[in-house]
Amino acid sequence: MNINRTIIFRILSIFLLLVIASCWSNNIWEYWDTNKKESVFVFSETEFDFGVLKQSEWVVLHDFHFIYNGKETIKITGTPGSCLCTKAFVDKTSYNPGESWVLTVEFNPNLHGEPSGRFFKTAAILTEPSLDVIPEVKIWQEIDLDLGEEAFELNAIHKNDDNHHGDLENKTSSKEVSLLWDGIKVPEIANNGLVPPLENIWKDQVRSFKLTAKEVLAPLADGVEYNYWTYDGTVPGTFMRVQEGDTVEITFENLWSNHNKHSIDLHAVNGPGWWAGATQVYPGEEKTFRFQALNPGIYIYHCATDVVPEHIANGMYWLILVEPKGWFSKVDREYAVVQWEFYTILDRWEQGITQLSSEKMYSENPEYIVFNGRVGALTTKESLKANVGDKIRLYVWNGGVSKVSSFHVIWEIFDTVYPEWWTPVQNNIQTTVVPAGWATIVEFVVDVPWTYKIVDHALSRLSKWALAEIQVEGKENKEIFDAE
Ligand SMILES: [Cu+2]
Repeated sequence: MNINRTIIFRILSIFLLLVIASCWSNNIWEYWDTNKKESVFVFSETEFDFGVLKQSEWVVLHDFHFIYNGKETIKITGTPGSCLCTKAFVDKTSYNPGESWVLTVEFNPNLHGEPSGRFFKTAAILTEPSLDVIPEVKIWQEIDLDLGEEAFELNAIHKNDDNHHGDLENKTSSKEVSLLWDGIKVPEIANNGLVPPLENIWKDQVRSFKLTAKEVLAPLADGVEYNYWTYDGTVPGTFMRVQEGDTVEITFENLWSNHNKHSIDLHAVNGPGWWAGATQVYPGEEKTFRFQALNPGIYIYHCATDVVPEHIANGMYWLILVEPKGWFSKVDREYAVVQWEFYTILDRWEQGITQLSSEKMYSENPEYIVFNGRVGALTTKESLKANVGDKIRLYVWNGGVSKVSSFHVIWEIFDTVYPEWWTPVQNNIQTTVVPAGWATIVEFVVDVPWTYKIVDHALSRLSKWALAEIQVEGKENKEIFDAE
């Protein structure tokens, strides 16, 4: 009996091992399958290791030699790097079959997103006509923080410095940052919080959307302009609304004028999504993908391109609502708000043109915390509107990238809170917690005319402008509230 059990156990173990081995080898073969396709640009080396670089040093360069093995003349239209710290150049744009040339990659240790550890960055070649396999090279490096983390980015913009060493005593001024800016300027970045109805945007039985990555310069506060990275030119981006069971098609374009690769990672998607691999798009390109919205709920989407927190912190996010099939209660008003932190190189209220400070972001020290894209986006004239007696539904997202929100509406009580959709429902809630990356729905009826303040009840954040308003008009309701 014991012998039989031992034999059965051994057979089962071998069977299990075979199953694991077969899964593993399938993955390996899939991996090889996608990587064995070769680009017509053949490099003598595709990776280079700079080793340890001092933060105080200027940029380093490496030449990657390549030969163009295509059949027709090709034009190089761009050579984007995967991060602000990595740039690439070719000093000639048109190539005949068999020609060899050099792609020079430049890395700036003082603009590097992650201040410690060993990292790689990539640079790619974009062409006209475009290629199935985009050629990419990789550079590795590790930063020696010889100036200390607080000096990070101080040397960033000293482009014309002959000896390649910046003035490390002085912080990057807004004037110097503005020298970097050569893109689109927009007068208004804020999303007004309006939520679209379930629209019939059908294309061959598929609900379809087009999103465009746009890097723009726009006012963040009075006299302060920020280099936003956006979906469709507003922050937050486009609110997508679909129904459970719908097949959804999204075409994602990355504007040619942009400087970075971008992508879209939808939390409403079941399927392969590691690094949003199906949707990584270089400037000047677009990709289309489809998915079936299987699970009803309110989900976020965001850019998931290296370095992900930088892309989110610059504004690339918003919501997709998957309505449940069969029922979805009507309300009088629907609005969507996002609480969001700004980590700017300039100090709070300091005037000028500014951009993301990686150092402040990694130390979780925001200069501003706002609702819907900029200081005062949903206050005074731009307040959300309602009438006495209206039932309001707010879709609330905390974009972070770091802080937890204690979401509160002053002088209101949430009749219902759906923390991540409708199960389990909570009733009669004064303040609801919304962690970074979390979306919540709150509903309440406004009984009294008043300008209701939407805040983070960590009220010290009011000084960083975590404030929105709902202006409610109509008759007094003295039975519910009366004051002299
Ligand atoms: Cu992005």
